[in-house]
Amino acid sequence: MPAVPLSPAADALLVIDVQVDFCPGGALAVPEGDRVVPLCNRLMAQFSTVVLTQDWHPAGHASFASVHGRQPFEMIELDYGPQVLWPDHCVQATAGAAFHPALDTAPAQLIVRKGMRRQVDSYSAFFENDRRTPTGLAGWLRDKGIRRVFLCGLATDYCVNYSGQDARALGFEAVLVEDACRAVDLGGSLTDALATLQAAGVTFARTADITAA
Ligand code: VGL
Ligand code: ZN
Repeated sequence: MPAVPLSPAADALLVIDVQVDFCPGGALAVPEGDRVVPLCNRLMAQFSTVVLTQDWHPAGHASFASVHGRQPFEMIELDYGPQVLWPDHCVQATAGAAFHPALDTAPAQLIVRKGMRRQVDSYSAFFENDRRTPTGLAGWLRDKGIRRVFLCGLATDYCVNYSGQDARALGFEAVLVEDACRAVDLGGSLTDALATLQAAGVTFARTADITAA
């Protein structure tokens, strides 16, 4: 794969949801989720603009299967459309909601917490799952002159996927750093996500391809 030279003033790294609950042993463990940590750390050291996202749900959040008396990974309809039901995860201020202890959070200029409204899930770093309520990240990035975002973290097929799609829809260039992501992979969701991202104009790179300008 060709080298991807960075432009420090125009590039930002979005590190999506590298949290205890999404790593092995966590409430919604993504297989090998912890393997992304060293890669995310290496990437962060190369960027001058770094944003972390943190899934940060109130107890009793509408995306939790337990709230509906249903099993995790079933689908339901919420006001804004279909929603996967998840195990209770990333409840505000619990140990599971913390960043992975080996993630170097020091380089982050901004931490976007999401999924805080009880009735609305929020996969994307840019919009809640109603696909209309902004988190404010797009304006923050534009104010800093950012034109391209690189995406890494968890999970490839949910929060990374929605963030990549929204980045493109908002006019940013977007690069998925494939080896610095891991997927939940429910019923083919990883294959679907990669096809959707590619169709949206997201490009794919590996950590080793990303080089200083
Ligand atoms: C995520 C499911 C529920 C993610 C967050 O970070 O991909 N997935 N909440
Ligand atoms: Zn969540």
